[in-house]
Amino acid sequence: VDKQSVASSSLLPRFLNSDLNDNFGYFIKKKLRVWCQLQNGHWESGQIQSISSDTASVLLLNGSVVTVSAEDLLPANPDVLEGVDDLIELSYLNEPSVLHNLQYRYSHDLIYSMSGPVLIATNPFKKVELYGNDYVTAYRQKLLDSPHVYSVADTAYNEMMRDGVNQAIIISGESGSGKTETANFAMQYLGAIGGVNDRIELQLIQTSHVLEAFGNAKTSLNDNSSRFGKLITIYFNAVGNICGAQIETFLLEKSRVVHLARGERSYHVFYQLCAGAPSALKEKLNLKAASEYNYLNQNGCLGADNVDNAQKFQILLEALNAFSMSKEDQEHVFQVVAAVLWLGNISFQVIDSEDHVKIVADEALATASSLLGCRSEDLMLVLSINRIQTSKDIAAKSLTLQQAIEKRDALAKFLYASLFNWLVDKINGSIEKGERQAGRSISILDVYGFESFQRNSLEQLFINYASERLHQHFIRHLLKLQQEEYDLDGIDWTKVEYRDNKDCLDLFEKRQTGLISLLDEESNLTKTSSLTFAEKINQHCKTNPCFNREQGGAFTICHYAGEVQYNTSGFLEKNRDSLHSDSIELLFSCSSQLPQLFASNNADQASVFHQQSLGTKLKAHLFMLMQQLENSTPHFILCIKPNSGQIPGIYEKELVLKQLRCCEILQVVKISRSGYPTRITHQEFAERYGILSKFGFSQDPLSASVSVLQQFGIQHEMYQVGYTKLYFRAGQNDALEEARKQVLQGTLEVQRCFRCHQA
Ligand code: AOV
Ligand code: MG
Repeated sequence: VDKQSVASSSLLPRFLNSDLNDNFGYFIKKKLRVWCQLQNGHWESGQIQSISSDTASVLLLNGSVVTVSAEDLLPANPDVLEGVDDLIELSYLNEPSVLHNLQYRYSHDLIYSMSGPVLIATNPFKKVELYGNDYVTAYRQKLLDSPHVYSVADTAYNEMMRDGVNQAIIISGESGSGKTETANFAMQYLGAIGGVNDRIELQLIQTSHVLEAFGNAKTSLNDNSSRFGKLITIYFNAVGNICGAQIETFLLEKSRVVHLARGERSYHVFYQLCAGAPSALKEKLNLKAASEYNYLNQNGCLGADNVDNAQKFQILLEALNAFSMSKEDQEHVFQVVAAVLWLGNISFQVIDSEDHVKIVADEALATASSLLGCRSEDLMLVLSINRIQTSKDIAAKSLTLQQAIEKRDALAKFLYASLFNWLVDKINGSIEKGERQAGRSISILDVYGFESFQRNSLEQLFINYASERLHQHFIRHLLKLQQEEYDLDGIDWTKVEYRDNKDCLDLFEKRQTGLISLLDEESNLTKTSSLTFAEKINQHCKTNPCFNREQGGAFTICHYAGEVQYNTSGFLEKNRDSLHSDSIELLFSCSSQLPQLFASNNADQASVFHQQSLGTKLKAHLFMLMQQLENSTPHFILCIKPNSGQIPGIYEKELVLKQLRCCEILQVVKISRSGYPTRITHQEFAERYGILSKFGFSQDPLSASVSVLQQFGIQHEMYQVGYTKLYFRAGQNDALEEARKQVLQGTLEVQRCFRCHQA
């Protein structure tokens, strides 16, 4: 096939559209590989045998020959590029090539890859030999340079030390993709290189054991799913040693304490306590097997595969000890956990035709009261009537069965969530605290991943809202700001298109007419219901392209990571998140330490936040988080879930592709490949590398910079000079850094000799 006939064939445009539009004729002549899309949508690699006007016949690897239309062909990369570390290195950047590269690496247990500035971590769902002290040392000493979460942490550390700017390691990915594990490995690395003693390193690792026991649970997407978001900030001193750390958590999913979806479990600690408590503690708490508790046995899902709850309990105790938590405090903690379980077993008896109830005075009532430290009569009263302040005096109103159950559950949820927050405060209080310095911290962000279940409620709405916020940060830094900066600084540059999630964020955040505001408004009114809410949002949001009304009070949101249908039932109560004043008073009167403390903390908070609803709190919290992230140098890690069964070795291409597409990974690679990831102002460059110039410091910053570049023979195509900054292709200033280091070391040597000489 000669060039002429290829040029006239309609096969050409597809190849011209691809990134590196190599000569297609050459492709065919050399029988190079192509990707062709089969009828089932899968891409297979093969060689073109012949072409007609708009089809080609392709010999596939399995020996069969298929005829496909021109539309369904893409160039494949040469064998030497099989499994490259960084997708930037691929000659042909297209979806099948990217997928193939990641899959190739995955099948060789190379779970990390770079895609330009983003580390991709594909969940192995099995132990891989990539971690531990030897690996930490190897990455620290640059003996290893393959992509790794350690190397991201190392870069963050080095940049913090070099620039004196706070750093943030931002981990995203859908539920079960490996964010929490990755965050733990990042923490482990920083603990190892910045820890001056074993204590702080150990504490950092132990934080996750406590947080995961109390804040993680088995969902249908992940056996160890985080049901809260967390930002761990590690503080360093001037010489780079850790001097403290702080954990900030976001919105724990409370409803799980009292209600479980099919196939899901409650928080790990419940099962761990029941299985692992030593007999003395068991007796004190009157503990039974997990299967005896209504909050745990309601859906028959008690076990999680391959988990030894009793052993996990020992690990939890060790972790609590690492924070020097007294035995007494530990007992208080488990007292609350057990109280929650026993509350769930309190039962009601309907006493009249209006469904009013009385509490059954049984073991559950007695144990719950004694664990809380209140009289069982008082607990009985609180759970069967509401006291209402009228203009004259206080009236009592009997509760119906439904109301009584809700009041009991609200108490249990409050106790558990308060316990979680208290634990976080305790941990924060005990992690070593040296003096903090500006620009010397590394934060690791691990929030709940995007979720879409069969039935989605307010919890999912909030989790997915947090994901959208984070996604915006990702897009802004990797796609939007990069391009805007090139434009502003007069850099020669081809624009890359991408999808922005602005509409979806607007849907949530718009003042007065956004979902969060409307939800608040409706929660604050009386005589409202999930149906009036559904009606209201439809009225205000129907013009937003991401919103769709569904039948029966449901609605759909088109998120960056896919469409999710939400059912509004229970939205308002969950959002109000209020505990009846009777319940608070009861807790105040308790003789047990923690319940009483929780009640008074709640009163303090209520006066500060004016009883803000959950949605508004989350929104404010996310804004604060974003502000902090905007003031840090970001390092992005994208976790990918290779299959939905949590099984090792299985790589579902469609599933991976969907995740790569959602995060615009191809676009990110394109921008950083054709772009200049390293940038530095003329001034900064001259200050840093001016010492290398043979002309010395006497020149203006731009001239000094250019003379250094020329002196080091940095090729013209490797950098561009903007109005204010210099832009470098990846890795171009490594040589300069090295030379600078040597010069500085040389100077130090000279100074040292000089001092010796003087002495
Ligand atoms: P997530 O944090 O992204 O989900 P996890 O970090 O909990 O996901 O990972 C889910 C499971 O995948 C873990 O429990 C491990 O079994 C396995 N896994 C992940 N990364 C690794 C790794 N590097 N090596 C070995 N196993 C791994 V969620 O919290 O649900 O969004 O809300
Ligand atoms: Mg997690």
